[in-house]
Amino acid sequence: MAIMPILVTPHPCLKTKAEPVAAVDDAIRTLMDDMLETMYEAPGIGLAAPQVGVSKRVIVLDVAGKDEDPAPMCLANPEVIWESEDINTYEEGCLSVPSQYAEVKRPSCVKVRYIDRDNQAQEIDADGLLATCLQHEIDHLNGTLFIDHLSNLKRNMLLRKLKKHLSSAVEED
Ligand code: K1U
Ligand code: ZN
Repeated sequence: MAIMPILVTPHPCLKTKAEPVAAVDDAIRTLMDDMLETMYEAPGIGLAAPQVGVSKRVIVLDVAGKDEDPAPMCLANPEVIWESEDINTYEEGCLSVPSQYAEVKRPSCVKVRYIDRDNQAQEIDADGLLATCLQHEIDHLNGTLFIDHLSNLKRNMLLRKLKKHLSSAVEED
C-alpha cells in the first residue's frame, strides 16, 4: 500500500477526461488500495484516480460516519444511469481544492452502474451523502471540479481564496 500525492487545481490532469479501464485486474486493485489509503490519510470521503495523476476511470469512497464501521467502496468505469428530478444542496469540499467549500446543487438520488473489485458489473441506488459523493467523484473522471458548478463570480472568489491559502501554506514551511 502507498500514499500518493494529491494534485491541486489547476493541474491539467484534473481537467482531462479519464480513460475507461479494460478490466479490474491486480494492477487496478493495487491502484484502488493505494487510493483508499491516500483518501483515509487525507482525510476525505472520496477520491478519483485523476486526483493522484492517474487518468483512469476509477474512484473510491467511504461515507461511513465516525462512529460506524469503515465501508470502503471501489468502482471502475462508474456511470450514472438514472438521476432523480429532486435536487439536493450540499456544502462540498475537494482534496484538489484544499480548504475551500461551497454549496452545490445535484440530483438527490442516482443509480450508478460500475465494475467492482472482483471485475463484476454492479448497480447501486444511492441517496444522501453517498449520492453527492458519487456524483462529485464521477465529475472528476470527466475533468469537472465542484467549482465548475458555481457561478463565475463565486468560482473566481473561491479561487482567489485558494491562492491566498496556498501561498500562506508555503510561507509556513
Ligand atoms: O473528491 C474529493 O476531493 C474528496 C472529497 C469528496 C466530497 C466531499 C464533500 C462532498 C462531496 C464529495 C472530500 O472528501 S473533501 C473532505 C471531506 O469532505 C471530509 C473529510 C473528513 C471527514 C469528513 C469529510
Ligand atoms: Zn474532489
